[in-house]
Amino acid sequence: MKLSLLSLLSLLTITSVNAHFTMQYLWVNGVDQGQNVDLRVPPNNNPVTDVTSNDLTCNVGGTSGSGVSTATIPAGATVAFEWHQHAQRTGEDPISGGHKGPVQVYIAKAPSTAASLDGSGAVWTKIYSSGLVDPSSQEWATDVVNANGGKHSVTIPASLPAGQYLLRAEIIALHVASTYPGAQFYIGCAQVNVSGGGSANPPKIALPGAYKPTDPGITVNIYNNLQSYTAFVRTFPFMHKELTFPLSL
Ligand SMILES: *[C@@H]1O[C@H](CO)[C@@H](O)[C@H](O)[C@H]1NC(C)=O
Ligand SMILES: [Cu+2]
Repeated sequence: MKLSLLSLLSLLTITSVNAHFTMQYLWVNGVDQGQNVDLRVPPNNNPVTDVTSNDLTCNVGGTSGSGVSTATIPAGATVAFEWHQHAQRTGEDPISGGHKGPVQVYIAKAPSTAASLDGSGAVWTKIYSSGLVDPSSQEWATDVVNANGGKHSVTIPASLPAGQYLLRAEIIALHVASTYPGAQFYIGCAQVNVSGGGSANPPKIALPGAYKPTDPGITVNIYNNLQSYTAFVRTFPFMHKELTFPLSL
């Protein structure tokens, strides 16, 4: 009896560590757009672990938005992304408490429609990043997302030009990241049409391209009383530059 309880417990632990999730809802200025609406939906909730794979752009099958609708949003809008392990909003941790790591948001402008943008090349600007929120309690951005029903939000810089964009939110789970491949990238891309706006032309990076397997933010043991965490952005070859948030463009 004791043995079977123990094995049940270890099974449950393994299940929670292996639990995965997807982006399922886009919110625009507090309005839920509906499940999987305006989103490029991957075939399953598995993470991407190869930082050189084209799946790192917008998840598996995410290079085309054909058949995906595009949300019209005003410049300066606050958008939120909501993630879940399965197609349900209750009954489990939204993204599973065992998943610890940073939460980031990138944006890429489409020359024409968001649906036709494949996201390749240096087209992405990071507009949000949250990592190790509180070193003393080892609270991560993922803990905040779990406590917030699977949601995190960002303000789209009002200075970005009007037009169509891909918004790419990324949650990097680092619970098994001490060797590579290990870091788990959960990626969701939303299609938006920004009205209004300004004329900012911010620095851009490529995804894949910005992350390297040897990055200290990608191959990292987070269970060693980590005191700080930085997810690097490369703006030039061989050079690191971390932007300051909120981003002023
Ligand atoms: C994008 O928004 C602009 C401004 O509201 C609108 O004129 C245009 O028709 C929209 N484009 C699409 C494809 O929805
Ligand atoms: Cu998982």
